[in-house]
Amino acid sequence: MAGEPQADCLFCKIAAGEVPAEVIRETETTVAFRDINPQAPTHVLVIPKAHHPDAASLAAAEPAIAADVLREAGEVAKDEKVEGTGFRIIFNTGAGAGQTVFHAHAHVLGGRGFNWPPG
Ligand code: IU
Repeated sequence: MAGEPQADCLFCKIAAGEVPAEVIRETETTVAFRDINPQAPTHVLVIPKAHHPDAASLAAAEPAIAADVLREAGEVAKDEKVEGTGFRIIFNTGAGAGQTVFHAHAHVLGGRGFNWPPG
C-alpha cells in the first residue's frame, strides 16, 4: 500500500533508525541526513518517512508531505549556511535521470558553483 514501509528499502530503514545515517534534522514526517557520497560541500538528502518511489508519486499521493520535504530542504540550506550563496534541490526521478534509490528524496546541494544545464 502507498506510504507503507518496504522491507527491502534502504531509506525506509534509515527513516526507522534501523540503518545508521548522519541525521541532521528530523520532523514528524521527514528525515534529513548527509549523503554517503557527497557531490558538493553540502550534500544532504531529505526523505519522507512514508515510502513513495519518487517525488512525483509522493506529491500525487501526499501533497502535504511533499511540501514538508521541500520546506525541510530550505531549512537544511539555512542550517548549512548555503542559502545566501544559492543551492540546488534535486529530485532525480526514474533510472534514466539517475535515480538509484526508489524512495523519494530531495538532494540539497550547496557550497560550490553549479552549471546549467545540469549533467
Ligand atoms: P539518487 O538520486 O537515487 O541517485 O540518489 C541516491 C543517493 O543516495 C546517492 O547520492 C547516494 O550517494 C545516496 N546514498 C546514501 O546516502 N547512502 C546509502 O547507503 C546509499 C546511497 I546505497
